[in-house]
Amino acid sequence: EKKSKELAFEEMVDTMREEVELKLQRMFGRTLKTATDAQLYKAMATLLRDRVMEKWAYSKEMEYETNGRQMYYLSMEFLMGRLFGNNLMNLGLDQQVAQVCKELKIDLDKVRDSEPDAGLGNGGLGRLAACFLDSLATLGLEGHGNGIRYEYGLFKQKIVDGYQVEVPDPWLEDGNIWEIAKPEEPEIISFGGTIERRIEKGKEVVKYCDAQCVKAIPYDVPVVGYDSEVVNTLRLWSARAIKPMDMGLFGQGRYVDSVAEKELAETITKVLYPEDNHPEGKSLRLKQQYFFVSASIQSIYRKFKKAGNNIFDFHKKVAIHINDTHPALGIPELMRILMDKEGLDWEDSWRITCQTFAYTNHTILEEALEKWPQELFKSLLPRIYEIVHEINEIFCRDLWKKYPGEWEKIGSMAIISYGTVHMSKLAIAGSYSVNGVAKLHTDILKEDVFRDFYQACPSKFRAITNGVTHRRFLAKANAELADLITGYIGEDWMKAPQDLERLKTYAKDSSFQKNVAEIRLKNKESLAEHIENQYGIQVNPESIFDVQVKRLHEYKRQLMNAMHIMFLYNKILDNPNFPMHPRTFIFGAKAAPGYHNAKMIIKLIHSLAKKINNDPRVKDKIKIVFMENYRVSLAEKIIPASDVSEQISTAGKEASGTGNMKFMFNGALTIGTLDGANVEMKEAVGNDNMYIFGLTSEEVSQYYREGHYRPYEIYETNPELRLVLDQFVNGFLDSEHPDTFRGLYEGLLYGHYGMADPYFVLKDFEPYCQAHTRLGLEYKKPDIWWEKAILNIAAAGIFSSDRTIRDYNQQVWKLPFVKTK
Ligand code: DL6
Repeated sequence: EKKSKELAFEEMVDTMREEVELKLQRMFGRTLKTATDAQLYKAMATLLRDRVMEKWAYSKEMEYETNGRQMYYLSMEFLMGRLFGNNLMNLGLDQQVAQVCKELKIDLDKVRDSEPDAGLGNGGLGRLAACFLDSLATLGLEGHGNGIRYEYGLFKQKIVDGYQVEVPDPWLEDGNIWEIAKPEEPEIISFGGTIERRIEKGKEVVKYCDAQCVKAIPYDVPVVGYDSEVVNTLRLWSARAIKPMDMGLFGQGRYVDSVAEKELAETITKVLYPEDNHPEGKSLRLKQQYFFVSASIQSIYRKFKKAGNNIFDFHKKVAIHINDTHPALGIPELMRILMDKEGLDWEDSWRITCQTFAYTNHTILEEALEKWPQELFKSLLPRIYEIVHEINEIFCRDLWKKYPGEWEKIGSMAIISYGTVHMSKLAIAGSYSVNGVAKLHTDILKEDVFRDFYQACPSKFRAITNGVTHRRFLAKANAELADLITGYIGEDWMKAPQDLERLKTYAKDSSFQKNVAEIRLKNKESLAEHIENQYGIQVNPESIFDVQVKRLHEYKRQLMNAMHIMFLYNKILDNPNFPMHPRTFIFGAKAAPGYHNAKMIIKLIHSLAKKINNDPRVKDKIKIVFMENYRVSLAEKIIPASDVSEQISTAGKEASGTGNMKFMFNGALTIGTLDGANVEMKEAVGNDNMYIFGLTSEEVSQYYREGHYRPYEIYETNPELRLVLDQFVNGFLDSEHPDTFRGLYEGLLYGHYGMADPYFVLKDFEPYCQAHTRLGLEYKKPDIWWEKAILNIAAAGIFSSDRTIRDYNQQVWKLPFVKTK
């Protein structure tokens, strides 16, 4: 068997070697000697795509023949990153392609780097959707994504003089190998206009008059699973004008006016809103939401009908999952189709709809719970508004029966109140399942944010803890570690991540520890090289790589991390022999363009880096690196090289976190609060194998309730903290502009409009510094450190999105596993 495997391998290498050369000639008229990296990428990716297409064709045929239950995951964001390397791995061709490149002297890393990241998301929510697609296909479940084909993904971040500057990301400019345009399958989306009712053949018929119509064109991306026959579809919608140009206006010489309609239509899918956990109530965003939701539901309905199904079986054949409330308009949209197109009555339509939708909540932050002004909603989506209005009427009437006389309670649960449409309430009312993304987060939903809804219908609510694809973030990103693991426990963990538990046996094994440590060092060396090339900063690979990479938000407390660095710096200035192992603090974070404080924290980190990195007194004990333009492909470089994972949000604020899991799979040790999924990570790996500190979410909410938090008192009583805070405003960071950081300082001590230090940075500062001291001491004992690192990898299995998807499937979707022929 081994022999025949080797032969097959060699045959594949021979075939592919020839194919690469031929493809280069046929696509670009180039040879290996004259092709650019970008041309090589396109030629190789096209070859790979041919293989994907074959599988896709069979998978689609199987899907068509079985006509089984399907799930559609509706999400405004799919943060896919790059597909080439992932598809290679999933098709089991990575070794062969590496061999081809070796033989043809092609630099595979450069080829990979030629692929732009598909940055169609802000952060955790979008990346989660991408991880789910990988796990669905791998597990053999028919679950497809539906989203928006933004022409511009999340902005590229440039740093100029320490400040973030946003630059557009025209990721489609050079084409996208992975998508197949289907202009022949458009859907028509209507906005505005008025609604008229007529009686036709004794039945009331709803007509939309004077609506503005836009075409939605699907672009399908095949989603390949690892070692799986199932290839699902990510369908991304792009807006087009119905009339590309008005020839009448053009004839009159009004050239700009003649294409105005086209421009207007196409702005809908032009750009992704760069807001994480803070959506703004802009009318274009509402348009985007309805545009992709209406296109998705219409095409799901069309496919369902084409298969000859009975409409009363819709919810048996179709599950629709909404990723946060952004696609919640799907609920009234399905009602519209069932009533206005299919002619069902309200009761049947509502029953089918409520059994079709399931909703995941991803945040408890008040500012992130979506609401729309009623008037805007009504004028942009008049028919949808009518339906939502009716849903609300019936919903409130039912509540009245349940809670007679309890006006306040009913008012607080109403979908439309005080001129506002509340999307989370609509999502709960219209779904058969509502889930939070970690246990703690779900408890907060049940006990606080959605308490009344939970009490009214407890069986709807559940916790399903997030996960990440360990294949991309461990096997692909850290291939050497993956090979080492496979060498010890076999390869089954790739599809059965709980098998990683078997590494526990080797946690104390000195040769395993040594191998893990050597791989980490190699990864750190290559990151150090990247840092030197990019930023000219020399970092010591033997130092502790202490990493916080995630979106910049005050609740995530990058500011506390920066303050701890200032604290260490002061210690070194005070005592040149201050005992500490050298540390490299690495940050990566994009701030929403309009989020002033977040941007000032980025500036603060840069000011610190400038001061500390160049101070000879520090003797290289501290280095600070801010990695520009953090994105999926950069995460894959940074995480395998990290010793310490910073997960330090204010307890209760981070719904789950998923970066925490990516680090755990790679054996970094977490310093973190009892927030989000950190709580479950602690349960899985044990308190001794993480550095937990700070307020609990209970304590945080008690402070909020009772209003007795006094950060100024902490400032007065902790001289080391006071020194750090004073350095914000005494010219220490920037003597020419001493007031640059006054806003941050005042926010912590006095508050601007609301409370001072609302994220409890001052309160948690000392325990955070102490946890760092513990961590620093343990790093110096390699046998202890590496045992902990290995125990983390061994316990990470449950944080694979494979487990998450199994949970969703068992509790919510109930899809059959596809039996491959
Ligand atoms: O569930 C994915 C991810 C969580 O891991 C993060 O903790 C959470 O902050 C994030 N939530 C959002 C909410 N955005 N909106 N709306 O991105 O979801």
